[in-house]
Amino acid sequence: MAGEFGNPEVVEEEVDILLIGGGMACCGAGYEIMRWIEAAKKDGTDISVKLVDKAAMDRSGAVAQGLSAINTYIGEMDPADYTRMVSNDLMGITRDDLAYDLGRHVDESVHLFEEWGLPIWKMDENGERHDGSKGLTPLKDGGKPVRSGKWQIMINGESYKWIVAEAAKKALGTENIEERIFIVKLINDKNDPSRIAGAVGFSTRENKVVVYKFKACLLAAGGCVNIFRPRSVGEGTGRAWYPVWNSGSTYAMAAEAGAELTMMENRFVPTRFKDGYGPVGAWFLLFKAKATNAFGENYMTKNAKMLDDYPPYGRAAVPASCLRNHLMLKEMKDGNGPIYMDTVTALADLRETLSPREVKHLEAEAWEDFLDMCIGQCGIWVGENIEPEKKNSELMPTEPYLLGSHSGCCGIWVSGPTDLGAPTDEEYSEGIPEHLPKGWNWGYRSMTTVKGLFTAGDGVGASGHKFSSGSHAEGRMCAKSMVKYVIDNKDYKPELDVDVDQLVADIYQPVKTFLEHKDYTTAIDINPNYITPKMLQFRLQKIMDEYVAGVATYYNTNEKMLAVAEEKLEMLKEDALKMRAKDLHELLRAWENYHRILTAEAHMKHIQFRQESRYPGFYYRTDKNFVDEENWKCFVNSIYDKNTKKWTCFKRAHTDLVDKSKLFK
Ligand code: SFD
Ligand code: AMP
Repeated sequence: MAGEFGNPEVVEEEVDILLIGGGMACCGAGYEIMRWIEAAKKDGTDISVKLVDKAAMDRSGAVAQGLSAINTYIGEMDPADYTRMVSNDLMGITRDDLAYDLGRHVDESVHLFEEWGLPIWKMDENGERHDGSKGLTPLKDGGKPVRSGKWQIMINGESYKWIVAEAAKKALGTENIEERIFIVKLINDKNDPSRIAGAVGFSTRENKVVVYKFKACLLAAGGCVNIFRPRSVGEGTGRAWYPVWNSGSTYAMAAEAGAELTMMENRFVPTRFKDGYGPVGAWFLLFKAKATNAFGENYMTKNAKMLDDYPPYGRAAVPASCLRNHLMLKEMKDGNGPIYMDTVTALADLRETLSPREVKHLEAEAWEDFLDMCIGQCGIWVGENIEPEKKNSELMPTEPYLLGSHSGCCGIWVSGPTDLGAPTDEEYSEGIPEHLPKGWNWGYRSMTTVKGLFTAGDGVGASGHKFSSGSHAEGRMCAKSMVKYVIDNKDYKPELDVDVDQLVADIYQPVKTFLEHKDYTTAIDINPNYITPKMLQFRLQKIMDEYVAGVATYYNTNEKMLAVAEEKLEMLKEDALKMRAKDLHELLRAWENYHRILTAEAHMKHIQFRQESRYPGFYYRTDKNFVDEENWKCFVNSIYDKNTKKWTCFKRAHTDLVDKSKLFK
């Protein structure tokens, strides 16, 4: 029986494993898990699984619009080199165990994508490039991909997410998938607060609250967009680089469940084609384009000396993404903008070296790159009469986003692989020398510090540059370790530490607030008794933008500004309790904001704790405007206490497992 608005139906279910999210990581897990479940069945253990996504899997998450490159494919490369690249791009503080583990597994996911029908560009025996559909040898049989950069390969990927979701759906069975379910909270076990026992959410289509009990859960609900005031305003509002689905649910729910977070000070400020947020990778890497200031000067060479301020990272052959921004921002601050992608020269140069067929193909790709993954940018080219071979396009650094799988590394602290990670207790007792700080492995790959709670993709901190393929691969790794965990905990009976009636009342509170007060005024949005989720979001964005290093201050902040932000966020949290929901869509918006605020708070607290500016070009602490290798080449981790609502930040030692000296000139 479906409920009514204000009086929802309550559905309680018990499964062994719940997958939260329907993006690359959960699709990977959904595909992989069935084979381990089958194996467990043969050994006499039945394991049930369910996947819930707030949206529709075919087009949800970061890959919704499609992609035109797979940014992580190791192929002929060495996973140790990949580990070095990840570390360098993230200014030295990443988990080598996680990156290496990903590097040695990721290709298998890419081979599966190709088998499922994803067209992957190939190079023929004469070295000519072809679209993937030309019947050339598959990658797994030795086919040669077209590398745009050292790690990236080109695809015809408009339908990438459809293809990957289809495989997951087929494996899981549609009866084990529920779409349009927004998960609001994880619930700890009544008898063991360090264990996870359930989750609660609601349907965005029906008046229904769902309560799940489980033994293990994969929380892979992406990163976080829209905590900072976006550059898009007015008719452009809503357009952002990062997918609108991902509202910090992963970080906020994990934190509330007591999981240790890591590197939440890190953020990603992508340089994108202005206004449409179109990708730049293909231009820089495949087309070998250069970016310039308004006067045609290449700022990477003009400002190269600025890199000397950041040893050893400034000496790397490819400077980190944040440092590239740092050199560009100098031009903007000096009044030498706009910044341009020199598409005209790049395309002219390609004509010099390529065959006419390949030139035609690449000129079409200039458009297809956007059509595959960011259609809005084509709209801008058309609207502004831009033909890339004739007119250059503006570039702009965007508002900050929080994520752990692209060129960022915030997220949750997880257990690493056993063979690369810390020695086990038995090994310790046997006197095997410590080759890693103890604490990087506690049994199950990708399990957080909360028992039974796993994460992948954007959820895993301190290991960026996984991208779409790596997130899928990491989801598959989780599937295997979750099944093992469930088998090892066969007799565990989950019991929730909160009363179901209380959960339902909490989740539908914004609806109750609306129904109670809606007749107090004649204009639905104007009411002293409530605030709309949209207005609350504006407030959050303004605070973050102006005090926590958003675009308003050229990504600058300092201790005093952070203190103001802290106070204002406290007040915002008080007002958040008064959010209204006039329909189910607003209820979704209300809870997204709740997740955003906690994520924003974690970001602010971590920046406050780290007494340096580790990511120049992404953010600057103007009062600590340097990288301090001696004192701060360490992880900053934090734990949130859901009862006291307090964050505790602390340092964890960093160790390089792979020699990094090769990186620096
Ligand atoms: O152009 C809830 N990425 C790229 N990767 C590549 O390999 N090549 C590219 O070309 C890429 N480019 C790119 C990329 C990302 C973005 C944002 C853009 C462009 C604009 C990176 C990958 O896309 C990324 O690494 C993976 O998608 C990460 O996977 P995952 O699973 O961690 O996140 P997801 O796919 O976004 O999925 C999240 C899911 O969670 C759901 N969800 N469900 C229930 N309850 C809640 N509370 C939920 N909150 C969220 C979402 O609906 C979604 O299903 S380029 O820059 O280089
Ligand atoms: P993007 O389109 O910026 O998301 O980038 C796609 C891929 O290209 C990612 O792996 C980036 O790290 C990489 N990339 C983008 N720009 C550059 C650059 N200027 N130099 C080196 N790598 C880049």
